[in-house]
Amino acid sequence: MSTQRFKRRGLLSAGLIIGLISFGSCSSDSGSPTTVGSGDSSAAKPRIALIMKSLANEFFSTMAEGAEAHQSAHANQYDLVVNGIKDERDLSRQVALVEEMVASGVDAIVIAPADSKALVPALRRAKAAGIVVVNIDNQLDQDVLKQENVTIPFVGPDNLAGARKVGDFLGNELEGSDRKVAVLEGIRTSFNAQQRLKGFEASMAEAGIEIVDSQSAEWEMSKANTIASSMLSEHPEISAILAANDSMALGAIAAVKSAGLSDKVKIVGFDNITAIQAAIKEGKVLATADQHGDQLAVFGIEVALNELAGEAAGDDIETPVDLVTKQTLSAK
Ligand code: ALL
Repeated sequence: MSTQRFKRRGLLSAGLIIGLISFGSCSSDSGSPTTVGSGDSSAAKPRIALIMKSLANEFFSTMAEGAEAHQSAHANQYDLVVNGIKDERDLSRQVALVEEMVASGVDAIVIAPADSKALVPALRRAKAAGIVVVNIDNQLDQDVLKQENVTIPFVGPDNLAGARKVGDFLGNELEGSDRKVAVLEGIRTSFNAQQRLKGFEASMAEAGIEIVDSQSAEWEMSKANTIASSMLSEHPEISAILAANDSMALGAIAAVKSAGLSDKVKIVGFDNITAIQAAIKEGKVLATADQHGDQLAVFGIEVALNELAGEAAGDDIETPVDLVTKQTLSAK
């Protein structure tokens, strides 16, 4: 990736309030943010809302922590409101969050959409209300953006390339074994889930490995556990499960263990959450992809700050995605 593409520009400076919203309290209620702050209400600083997906997923708690750390380090430049939903499929709650943030008068929304199409109309309305909108993590659907006549910059990784890194690594490891695998997909209406599936498919095709089953476990551990268990009983010959995120890889680990196949079935994931790092070190998982979740929202916030400072709406920015294996972990 060129430094140009990955350039982080300077932040604007402004007034003095600290207006943090606690992340922890979001996960225990309906997803509404709780304000924790200095109470100073000088209106000089812009307020940025980060809207994420399932707060049950460590990927997003890491993302929130990264954003909060950035806000603390630039507390004189902006205030941050952190939001998320409880359930990966709760699109209407995420749409409602966008509407609540618009009604509360935030200056910018940085969003990881739970669905690539369904969020576009609400975000168009936010833009029409004069709010800066930046799309992070899961890219909005280009056709729907065109139909809705709206442009929203995307800041995030190339998910196909990330999945290929993981898939290619697995392909090499499977040489000589049974050449059959299964895939646990993310929510199928998410562009990143589609791209990761394409990446896995391309790697397996190139390695001459057959995908005998591919189902969506909707990014969730327990659903992945159920689906992986039935995949293993239907296809006991498979030698690997490719999970499109680490939560689903955790579900697959438990399924493989209870089927007594831990020695035979390899597992790969995507996200690099701490539980998976431990599983990689223990040899329960072969590889994952680090999409630097702690920095993803930060990059989006910086794009929003630049636009709030009067720069033209930025181009899309590709963020890094790296292969993580036992070897890369032990090199640290
Ligand atoms: C995606 C992220 C992560 C995550 C998933 C679950 O958008 O990129 O891989 O695990 O959401 O919500």
